Amino acid sequence: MIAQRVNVLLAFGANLGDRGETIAAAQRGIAESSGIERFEASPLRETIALTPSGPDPHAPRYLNGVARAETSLSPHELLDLLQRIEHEHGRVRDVRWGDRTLDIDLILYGGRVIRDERLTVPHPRAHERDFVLSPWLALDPHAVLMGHGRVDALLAAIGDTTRPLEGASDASEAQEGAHSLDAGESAAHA
Ligand code: A4P
Ligand code: MG
Repeated sequence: MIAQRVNVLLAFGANLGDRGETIAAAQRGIAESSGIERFEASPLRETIALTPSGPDPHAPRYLNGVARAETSLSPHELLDLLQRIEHEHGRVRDVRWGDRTLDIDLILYGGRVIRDERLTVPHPRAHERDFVLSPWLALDPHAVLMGHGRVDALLAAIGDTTRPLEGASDASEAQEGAHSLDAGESAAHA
């Protein structure tokens, strides 16, 4: 039996350590995982840290990006995978919205609405975050955020304070445009 595949959107953030290398390694790990197909990552953006008291220009800057993929994993299996990868990259959960080596959020899981003790999907804050909307728009100019509408309009409404990655020609941190990390198999995706 062929498991049904669902389109998902993931968001990545890091503001400690070698941010670009951490995100790239995490994305490779996810792309190569069983149950993940057609993984495609956005370019990364430099962003100002958003803290519980607002944007903090003095906190270490984040790199943020998003990726889309297809998955045969259930939402909770996917969250388990994302949290395992966060853990492998040294993520320690202490202060909410605190500095972190890696944060991976599940923004969309197909058209599903999920609200339980482990998951809220669509992600409840994605629509007000330029560090999610801006890389998403670069990946998909026609993107729509379920429940909130077109991503280009949402981003225009809040304004985009994100910046392209400095030294974007440097291959270690830079990603020129969207890139596919598909692990191999490319079954029928009509
Ligand atoms: N959880 C519920 N729904 C989800 C979901 N859709 N995706 C639960 C992922 N996890 C979800 O997350 C806490 C719990 O949320 C998890 O155990 C999971 O079961 P966490 O990653 O441990 O904590 P957190 O990330 O500190 O909290 P939170 O509220 O998820 O924060 P956000 O919304 O992820 O924001 N500034 C910039 N510039 N860039 C950033 O990426 N990120 C944050 C964190 C703050 N400021 C930022 C950035
Ligand atoms: Mg999180």
